[in-house]
Amino acid sequence: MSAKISAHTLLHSTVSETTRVGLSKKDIQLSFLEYLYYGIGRIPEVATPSDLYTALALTVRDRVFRRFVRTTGAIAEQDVRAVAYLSAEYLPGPHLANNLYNLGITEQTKEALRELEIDLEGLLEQEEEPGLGSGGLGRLASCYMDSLATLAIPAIAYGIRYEFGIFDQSIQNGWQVEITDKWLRFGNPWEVVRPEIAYEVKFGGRTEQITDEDGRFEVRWHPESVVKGTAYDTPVLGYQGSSMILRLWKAEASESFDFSAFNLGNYYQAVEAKMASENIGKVLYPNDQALSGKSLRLKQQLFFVSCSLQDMIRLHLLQGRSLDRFHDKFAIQLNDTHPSIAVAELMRILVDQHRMDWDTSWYITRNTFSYTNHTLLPEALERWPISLFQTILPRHLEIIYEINHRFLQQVREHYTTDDSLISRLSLIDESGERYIRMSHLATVGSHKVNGVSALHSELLQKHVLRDFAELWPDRFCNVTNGITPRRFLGLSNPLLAGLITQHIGETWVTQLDELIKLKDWAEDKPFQQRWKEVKLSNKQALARFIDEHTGVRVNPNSLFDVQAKRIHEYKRQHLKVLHILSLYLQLKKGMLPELPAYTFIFAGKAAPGYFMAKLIIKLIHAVADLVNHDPDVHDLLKVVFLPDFNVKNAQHLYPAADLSEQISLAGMEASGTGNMKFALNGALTVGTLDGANVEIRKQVGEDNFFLFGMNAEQVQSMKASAYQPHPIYENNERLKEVLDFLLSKKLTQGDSQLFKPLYDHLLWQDSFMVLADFQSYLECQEQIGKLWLRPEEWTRKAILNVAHMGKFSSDRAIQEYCQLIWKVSPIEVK
Ligand code: 26Q
Repeated sequence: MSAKISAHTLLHSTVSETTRVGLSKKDIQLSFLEYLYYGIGRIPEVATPSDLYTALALTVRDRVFRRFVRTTGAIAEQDVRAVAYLSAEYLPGPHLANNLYNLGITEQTKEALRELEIDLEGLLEQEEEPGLGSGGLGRLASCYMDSLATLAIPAIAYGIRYEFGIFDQSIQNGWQVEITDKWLRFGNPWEVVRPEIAYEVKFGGRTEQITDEDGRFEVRWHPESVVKGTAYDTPVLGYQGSSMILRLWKAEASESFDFSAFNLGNYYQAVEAKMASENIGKVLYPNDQALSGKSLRLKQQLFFVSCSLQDMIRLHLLQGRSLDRFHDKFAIQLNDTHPSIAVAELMRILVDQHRMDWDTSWYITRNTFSYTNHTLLPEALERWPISLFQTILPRHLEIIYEINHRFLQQVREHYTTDDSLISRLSLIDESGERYIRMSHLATVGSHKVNGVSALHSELLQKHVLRDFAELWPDRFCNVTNGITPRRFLGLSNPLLAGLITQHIGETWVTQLDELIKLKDWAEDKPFQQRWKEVKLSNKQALARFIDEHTGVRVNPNSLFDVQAKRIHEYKRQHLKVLHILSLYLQLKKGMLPELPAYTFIFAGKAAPGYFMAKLIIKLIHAVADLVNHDPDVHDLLKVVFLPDFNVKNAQHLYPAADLSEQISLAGMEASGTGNMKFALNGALTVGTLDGANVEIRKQVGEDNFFLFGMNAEQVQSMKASAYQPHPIYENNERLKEVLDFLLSKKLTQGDSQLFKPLYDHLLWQDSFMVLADFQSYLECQEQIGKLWLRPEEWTRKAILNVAHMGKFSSDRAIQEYCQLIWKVSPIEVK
């Protein structure tokens, strides 16, 4: 005990001033060299760029860990409730630059390296970002960890250490080609393995009901296989302060399981079982918004959820606490339904393993969990066939049946006898093949359920979870998404961040509402001038980046019109393409005298099995080929598809955009967060009344937002009255011309059938009502073109947009979660 205290005192009184964790240029330089020589065993003369990067990463990691250790100490002392964020996806982005930024040592580090004739920028380029997510949901989880750390809210994020993250996208002949993401190839200096923190997770087999000598009923599960999960920790550093942890589970073969097979003398069977175990953590399923129904995905879900719950229970018991106060110490957030099997798993642990009675266990469970829904698309609502569950998770299936039985019994006793309502509420869908409805499990097992924007939360309660919202109105709430201003302004747009700080100070970094002070500068000519210079300079940088990666030369003075997000029909990248083609066709006819010069930039990945999304990528490339090389266009239009959209590439895009495309069909995009990132960097938005666009428009003012298209209600009623796209096509000359052009030889280089599936779909189904919104979009774009020709006005609006973005900080969102849902407060870190 006394040794412990003196070690702590020793560290904090002396080491803080030493080279090991010092923040001066000299300390950083020495640490870096020590790592290079003695950590990696290299001399600078033969060190590879990867060696240099690793030495710097380790140097920085020490300084991050210093804060992490301090934070952990404070959490242990203060006996507070902690947040456990359960998410199947994270997209932290590159760590090095972000940690330098949050430590406030970017400049000294650059200088320290420069003296050694090493370029920091070059080292930053070496980093392979962890692509452990597919899109918005994964990035949101990482923004929230950034805010939790910055706000010093005790938190731990749990997930899966996929060996292969989201595929790298390359483009061949205009088509998307997927390449496995080998992000661990050169090691990962940011993580620390904790071999002693490991748990077993059971799968398959059968259950047995027995009554023990005391007459107590119990269930024993005889699994078919066991997998071990080992913890890998990555510190998540907040801005100038504390640090929390991202704990990812790596799937490995369990030794106990190995041994039994070896002892039976069946060597090959044992090796096969080992490989099967490791398979669980191999790959992230790159689908977003669609079910793949793969049994491996279900195994992944139980795997990480079970390890995480066992870990929390270990931590809880370690502190000498009783399990019936578990919910006082942990608030567990379910990031969509992907981890919702946790509801059944916690019940299993409490009832089967800790022999707690059902009602107490259920009370603890419901008070522990809360659930965030991220989707309104019916095909993205997770359901699993009972048959699959029975095979993989037989005990969990029984528990879910029991939860359902008790729930429906209560409903019948106290609420309704309407059988159709009861079958709609049931956790089991029995309308055809029987399925478990994971959103129902998550809702029943949580004390709060939230949507991610005002509109989404409203629609959730009106449609997707309506019966539950009527049954338990108080359980439902909204927390509008947010983004971290550190990564998405401070770090990625240093010029704009600098200009803002120069005029309103730097408090905006942690209090984004402060941006409102920019309002006073919106009309100031010299300020506008500086603002324009910053944007131009960011656009020049992006132009170089585009040239390097695609070979397309773009004009930095043109309007940069950007749509960057997953490729999906509901997000309507093809609506943007139709607009580009209509401009092109007008231009060919010499009909656009006052056309601004445009650069249209697309970026995003398509799910590998999503044919239509991949065809849209091909279409963008076909349009680019045609438009970029047509001499009649006189460089007035350029179309670019920037491959491999990820956090790193995104950071080049947001600062350089003039116009942000947020054009999903109203009622489809739960929130969107790219919309916030663009607006925070001074882009104007063209968008529908969908997701968080509604709130962005409200904040920045109607005059500073380009609105078009139907609202969610109009969409609903048009769908109800049997929407028909074909008459719209027949009655709109420009639309007809543009759509027919999809089949023209000029676009398809001979294969006129190439885009026929897209053409047919738009004409005869048009599930996302591209045709219905086309005219309104075109007219809106005409207004945009006109405004662009009045640069002062444009800049004024851009400044006002940034001034009103305070609400969309993830700090605000996290504070709402803390007050409304988790009931947790910050710790004091000295
Ligand atoms: C489910 C089952 C099987 C396979 C895959 C999936 C799956 C995986 C990922 C389903 C959905 C996702 C991802 C969804 C997602 O990213 N949703 C986005 O979440 C953002 C953060 O709240 C919102 O801003 C976006 O509007 C929403 O689309």
